[in-house]
Amino acid sequence: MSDKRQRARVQGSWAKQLPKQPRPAGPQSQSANPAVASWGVHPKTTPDQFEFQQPVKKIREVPPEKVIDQAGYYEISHGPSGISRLRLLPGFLPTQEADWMFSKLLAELPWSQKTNFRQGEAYSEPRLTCWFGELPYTYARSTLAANTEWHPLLLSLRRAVAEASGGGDDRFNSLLCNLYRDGHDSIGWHSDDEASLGHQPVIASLTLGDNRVFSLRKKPPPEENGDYTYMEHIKVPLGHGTLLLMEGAMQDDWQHQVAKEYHDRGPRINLTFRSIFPEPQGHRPGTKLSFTTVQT
Ligand SMILES: O=C(O)CCC(=O)C(=O)O
Repeated sequence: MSDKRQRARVQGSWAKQLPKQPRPAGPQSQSANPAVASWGVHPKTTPDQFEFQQPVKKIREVPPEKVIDQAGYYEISHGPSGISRLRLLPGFLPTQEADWMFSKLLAELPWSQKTNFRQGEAYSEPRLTCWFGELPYTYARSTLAANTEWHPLLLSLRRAVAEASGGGDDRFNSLLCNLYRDGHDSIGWHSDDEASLGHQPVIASLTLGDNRVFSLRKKPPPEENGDYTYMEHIKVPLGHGTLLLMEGAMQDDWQHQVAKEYHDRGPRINLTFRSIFPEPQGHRPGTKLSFTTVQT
């Protein structure tokens, strides 16, 4: 049954409007059967009469999707894990600089397609990636090998991004580069919450190339059994030269994705600067700090 029909039914608007009858006074007018009383059918009224009563069960509203498209600092949730913070800086790179950087990185980075594993099945990621950092990075049960051959342009971008995030030159020791070749390339719902990224990591995401929508959804509490229907959703359009910082409880409390699009999109490079630490002893590399959807 559609939501609208269901709401109409609960509110009783399917029932024909009848002239209001005075309700008989006195205790004998109360139904002995609480189930009957709760549906508003009173023994002294005609059997086909229906009286509106406030539904006992509250109708749940799906929260309207929000859009963040203006430069600024946003506290998108406050919870037991802390404050989830976003900082959006469109035009962080002037267009002309972003143009030549995009062409250079597209041509010169060692792009390849990673194979991940889900329930023992191998699948190719729907995008190309490359990794820079002194430590390997494991996610989705496969590892990007350590690679200390930083492209000089990436080193200068790392410095600029670290400064913008309020950290020193050593704020980010690693970089995951994603290349979305067209609108069909994507990254599925996930959080960057592998143990190797440490507690509440700062992740700086720089976009070059075509616009794509970065979507966020709040993780549901346990009683929702993994259902995101009633959770908050936010869309952040990310354009050429835009820097997005994710901080605080973002990776504990929210998931993000870049969904496939079904209209033409040109290539887009996303550089996500982060810091990787040796995994704690006895911890399986690449395992999540919390249960989240496996990244695709
Ligand atoms: O391409 C993007 O904007 C997101 C990339 C991302 O989610 C990731 O690298 O974890």
